[in-house]
Formats: sequence, structure tokens, C-alpha cells
Amino acid sequence: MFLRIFLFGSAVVGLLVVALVWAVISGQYEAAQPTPEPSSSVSGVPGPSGSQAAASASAAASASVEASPAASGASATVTITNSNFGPDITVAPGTAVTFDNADSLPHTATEGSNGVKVSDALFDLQLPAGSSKSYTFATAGDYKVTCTLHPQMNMTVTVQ
Ligand SMILES: [Cu+2]
Repeated sequence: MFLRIFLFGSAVVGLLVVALVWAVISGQYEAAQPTPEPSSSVSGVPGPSGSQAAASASAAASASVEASPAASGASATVTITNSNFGPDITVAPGTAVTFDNADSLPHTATEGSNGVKVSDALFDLQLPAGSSKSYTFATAGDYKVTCTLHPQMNMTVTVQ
């Protein structure tokens, strides 16, 4: 009786050992298989990173698309000294032009000529001494700029 239990028990142990070995082997096999899967998902990571690269590429593309407005969204500065705007400037559409009054007296940067503002002036910047203000030239064209306080102050901003 005891011997039969022992044999039965050892048979159970043997089955357990076989099952354990099988589990280990199949576990290793499964462990070996998921490894290719993570590696495929790792190779899938280059996929997302590839799409990230594509996204960053499209972001770079949109950035370069913004760059033309941004390049045109660049800035330029007209420094007023001795009641003079200085030379005419040419800028790209979208450029913010800052009129910097470096004089110790007030000026304006006004669309117009010889101190006279045009009726539909796009900009009429009041520039107290030492101040600066900006206007963004969105549309191509030639823009006459004058100072309504000093009619001799004239310049042209060409936007193209
Ligand atoms: Cu002036």
C-alpha cells in the first residue's frame, strides 16, 4: 500500500518534472518568440520614429513654410536720427518694420508724403523721443513714409 502510494507519488513527481521541463522549454520557446515580437515592435519603434521623422520632416516643412512668412516675418529697423529716416528699405511681405526714434524730439512714421498722411493710411505711428513702434507690411507694394511733424522726412518701404 505504502509502496503503491510511493510509486504513484513518484509517477506524479515524474509527470510534474516532465510538465515542468515542458513548461520551461515551451516557456523558453515562448520567451524566444516574444523576443522577436518585441524586436519587431522595436523595429516598429523605428516605424513610429520614422513617422516621427516624417512628422518632424513635415514639421520642418511647415517650419520652412512658416519660414517664408517667418523670413518675411523677420524684422527690419529704421532708425530715425537727425530728423531723417535714413535710406529706403526693401523687405519681404510680412516683415515687421520697427521705426526707432533715436532723436530727442518726437516724430511719426506715417503712410504719406511730405508730412501729409494719406487718407487711408495703413500706419500712423506716434514716436515720442527715444521710442520705437513697429508695423508689419503684409502686402507687396511701395509704401511712402513720412513724418507729419517734419515734412522733409520721407522714405519708401518697398515690400516685395
Ligand atoms: Cu519728425
